[in-house]
Amino acid sequence: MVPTADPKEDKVYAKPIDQLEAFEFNAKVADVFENMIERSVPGYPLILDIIGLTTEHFAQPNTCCYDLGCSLGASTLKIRQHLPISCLAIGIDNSSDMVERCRANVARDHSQAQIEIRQEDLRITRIENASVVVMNFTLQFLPEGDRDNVLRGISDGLVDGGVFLLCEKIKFDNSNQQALFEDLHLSFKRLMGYSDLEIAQKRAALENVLIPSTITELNERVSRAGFSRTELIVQCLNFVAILAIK
Ligand code: GEK
Repeated sequence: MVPTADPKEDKVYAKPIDQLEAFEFNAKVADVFENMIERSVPGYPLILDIIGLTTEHFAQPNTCCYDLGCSLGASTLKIRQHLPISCLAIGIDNSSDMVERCRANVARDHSQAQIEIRQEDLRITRIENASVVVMNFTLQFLPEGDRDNVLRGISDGLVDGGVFLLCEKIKFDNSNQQALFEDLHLSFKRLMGYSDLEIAQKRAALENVLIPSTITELNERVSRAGFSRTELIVQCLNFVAILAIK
């Protein structure tokens, strides 16, 4: 976990909001983000552990390991903590509110590999000499038309034997399946203590901001980008981690 000073409880959507605005990664969200993502994404702590062990397995000495959409640095620090000392961990996020808090979290981590946190739109990030690239629930926030280019850049920037770990919320073509997984996810959020008002307002705010894909679409996108093999390594309700090997 990120060594945050004091994770605060997410109350962003707890009160009725008259003029609901589209979801943004602003200061209000960044302040409570650790609590928000843990209570919204089933399997999030497990996925962080999988990021750590994937890094340990695939990171190659003297390479870079990227975390695209690093938020507060939970995934970036998992990467850093499992890297050979000669590697560089690079976290990228375009939200200044996230980057500021991420840098403070990084300052509290004392693992040895070098790390840099950049405030940058990942669509312009040049991936170079990479052995591991992680996108932990970030591709889903990019305009669909930009996604293929980003994945192509990742594939091109990986060294031989390098891997890309893609974690996403998924949707289903089959309406019965879609309804089942949505219901189960709703129950998960209630179990995590969110009220029906919070769930409804957050869902409305995320409409057209978080655009999920089906597993088939993700696999096709990854293959088009030049990866030779993809494996579904985690599925927890409607959230998955796909390991793509160059
Ligand atoms: C974690 N990986 O805790 N360029 C850079 N960053 C972006 C862009 C972009 N174009 N679009 C969105 N982001 C983290 C969680 S959250 C996932 C990642 C979620 C950033 C955005 O600012 C946010 O911090 C992050 O991607 C997505 O393991 O909220 O479900």
